[in-house]
Amino acid sequence: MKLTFRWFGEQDAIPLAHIAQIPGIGGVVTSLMDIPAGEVWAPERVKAMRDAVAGAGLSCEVIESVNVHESIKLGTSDRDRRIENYVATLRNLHEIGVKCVCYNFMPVLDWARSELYHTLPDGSDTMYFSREYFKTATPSQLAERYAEQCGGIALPGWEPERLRYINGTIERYKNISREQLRANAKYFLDAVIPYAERYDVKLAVHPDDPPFEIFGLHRLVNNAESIEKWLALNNSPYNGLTLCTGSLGCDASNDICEIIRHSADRIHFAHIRNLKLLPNGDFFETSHPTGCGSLNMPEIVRTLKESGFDGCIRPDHGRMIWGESGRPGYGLFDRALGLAYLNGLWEAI
Ligand SMILES: [Mn+2]
Repeated sequence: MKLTFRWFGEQDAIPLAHIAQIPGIGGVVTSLMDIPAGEVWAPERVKAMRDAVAGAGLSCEVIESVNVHESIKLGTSDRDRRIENYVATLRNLHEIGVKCVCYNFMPVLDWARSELYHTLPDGSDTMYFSREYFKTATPSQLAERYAEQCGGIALPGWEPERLRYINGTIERYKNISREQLRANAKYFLDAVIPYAERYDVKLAVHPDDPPFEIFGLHRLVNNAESIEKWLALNNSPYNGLTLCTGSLGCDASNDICEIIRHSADRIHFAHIRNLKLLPNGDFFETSHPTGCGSLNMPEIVRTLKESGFDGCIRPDHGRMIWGESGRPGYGLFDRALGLAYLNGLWEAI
């Protein structure tokens, strides 16, 4: 097991030198956010990324994310070219020693919250999801809200090139059934997995966030049953899962430890964070320890450890504390506390 920390590349306000000072850190999880989905990550770019990370004494074994182009998810005529580019990116990542690629197969949007800076009683800020808000909000209203709150910081999953076409893209998904979307996922996996095997780069799909439909968009990876179906689309061990306790945990009916036990040999990467689930289904992101939220963290870590997990783990969204500002969910302080907590849990177990 290796503890890692998400780093958004040179544009990240948090320098690698600070990440390298977190006790227990082994590496970073990063990506080239400026390259649009569906384009090849050129060898010189990935090598420069690897060199920057190695220069701080850290490894870069997991990439998060290589985004899947909408034409692949929609199954349009352009998809074969986009899949070829995806394979070329996997090859180039293999060349720099990457072992795992995290990605998602969510239509249009990577994640969504109603508030990016919700102030908690202790004065810290966190992200909040209101079920009520999503009953009436439109995607463009949400995008405008993020733009206002974020002051120019690029949010992964809400890239400008994606937002320009957001309403039109959502419209196109209205003609696609969940089964058709799953068939498009199989087409993608069957095309890419043989190369993932050849290059020894494991694919680890991230669960849908939130794990229920918003804006009428289908979900394919949101509970034990759908995860099993996803893994059965292609039975190679290279078709695996990113265990994200925060995403799966937003649905109280998800038994995370059961999911770990059931899919242990296919979990290649893990985001371990806590959240507070409210009786009305709203939730907000808390600091990582068990007492701060709704998830039993030692139980999750124990189950993962006992399942033989040997991949990378990272803390996930944290609160903004101690006056820190910046990318919501991705400050240094609370996530560093989360990493230290996970390290302690792992050691104790
Ligand atoms: Mn996650």
